[in-house]
Amino acid sequence: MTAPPWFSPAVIEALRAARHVAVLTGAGISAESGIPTFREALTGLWATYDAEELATAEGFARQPRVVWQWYESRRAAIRAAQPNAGHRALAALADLVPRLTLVTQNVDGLHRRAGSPDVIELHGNILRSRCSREGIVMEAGSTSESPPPCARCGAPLRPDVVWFGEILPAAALVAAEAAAAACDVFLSVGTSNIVYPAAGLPWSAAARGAPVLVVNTTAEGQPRGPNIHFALGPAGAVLPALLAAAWPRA
Ligand code: BV8
Repeated sequence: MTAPPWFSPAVIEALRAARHVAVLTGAGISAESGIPTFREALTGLWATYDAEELATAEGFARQPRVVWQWYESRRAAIRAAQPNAGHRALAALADLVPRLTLVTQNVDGLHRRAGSPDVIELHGNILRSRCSREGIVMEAGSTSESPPPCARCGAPLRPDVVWFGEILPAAALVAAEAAAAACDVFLSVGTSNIVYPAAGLPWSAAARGAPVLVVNTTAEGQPRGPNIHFALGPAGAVLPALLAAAWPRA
């Protein structure tokens, strides 16, 4: 991790002057809460499971108990986890800028637990279940080995998340795209930019000329461009430092 200052003066000035800041977070912001990311070798769920196999409706139809138990194990880890300084910095950011749109790909609910008032969950929330037939959503119940039956129709419940090949919640995606199209600064935090349509959001902001700050432990795999800046380091350290640099007396 390079020592501070991680931030170009242009980014700090743009942040200070911003009327509207948009943020997209990915699994990396929850890594310091002890939740494995998807694609990092060794620790990533992507390496441990064939997530493309498990995080799909086809995978659930083929092996409901395996998929359900994978989600139950992730739910247990998430319930035991705490928001970290990165989540808390983004919650504090809401009070420092006139308008903040916080969009997350994460399904762990940690932004809300950190105090962020409005969170756009593009990929749903693992702590909710829904009927696989009628779509009725409910809080996840007690742990079970296999998908419990829907109390109304008896169909198996499934996690209330967006699987690969499924469309994102329309209102969430429209709000996220509107923020990327209107924001003065875009922060891309802890995401590998692999999964679409979320991965397109920062770059539509950059294409308009809005500065994009990538907060990540690596620049690997991140697109480059004149409006794309990097702050390399763990989000739990970089985001508090960013707020301190932009609002030293806050
Ligand atoms: C869609 C919920 C329209 C479930 C997730 C074929 C058919 C259909 C669609 C496609 C297709 N081929 C491609 C697609 C599109 C597909 C896609 O993008 N696939 C990828 C793999 C290429 N997208 C979809 O399917 C989407 N739907 O397109 O619908 C449609 C419909 C039908 C037919 C055609 C089109 C749905 C996408 C949503 C999938 N669901 N999650 C669950 O969680 O179980 S996605 C999953 O990946 C998670 O939500 C995760 O958040 C997300 C993105 O990953 P990241 O968050 O970026 O995490 P990752 O591990 O990759 O990276 C972590 C980063 O953090 C790294 O950069 C690392 O360096 C960094 N980091 C680590 N530690 C730190 C850190 N940074 C800072 N600090 C640290 N401490």
